[in-house]
Amino acid sequence: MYDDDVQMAVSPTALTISEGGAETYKVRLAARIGRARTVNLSSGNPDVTVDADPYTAGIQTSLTFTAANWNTEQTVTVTAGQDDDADDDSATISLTGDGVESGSVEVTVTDDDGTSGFNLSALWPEKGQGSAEHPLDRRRPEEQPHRIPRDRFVSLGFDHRRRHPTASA
Ligand SMILES: [Ca+2]
Ligand SMILES: [Ca+2]
Ligand SMILES: [Ca+2]
Repeated sequence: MYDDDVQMAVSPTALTISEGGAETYKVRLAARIGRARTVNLSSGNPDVTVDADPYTAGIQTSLTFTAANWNTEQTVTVTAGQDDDADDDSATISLTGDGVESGSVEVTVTDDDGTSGFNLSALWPEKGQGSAEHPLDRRRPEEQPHRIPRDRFVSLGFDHRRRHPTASA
């Protein structure tokens, strides 16, 4: 490190975001500067995007600090996009720039999709109309917790007086 590298104050340095949601963190420089510094933001995960300027449309990925605003906090918005799996995700946002000591923010994304497996509620049609299909169980019969005799038909019905689908064999 060179003497003229200035530290950043980043707060917080860890974020937990619900999938589809957004959180923010703040950045300022820790010491007075002469020449301006540009801090570049990058996320290691394409589903986690960073926007350094909420007032300008689109995504901006750099912050500029000058002798006049070095100690004014700038807000970075981190957005967690939807993905098709049910696993929590993580990303490391790195803050780098010429003349600044690097920083980072650790992001954990809490996935909002259900866990895998057969879920009766997935069969419930919205507003009591239409129909929905869901594979009963892709595991081998001997691994299924509730085996259905192969020689019997199974019907799944919706009784609007009850809150949950009913199954009968
Ligand atoms: Ca923007
Ligand atoms: Ca997901
Ligand atoms: Ca995920």
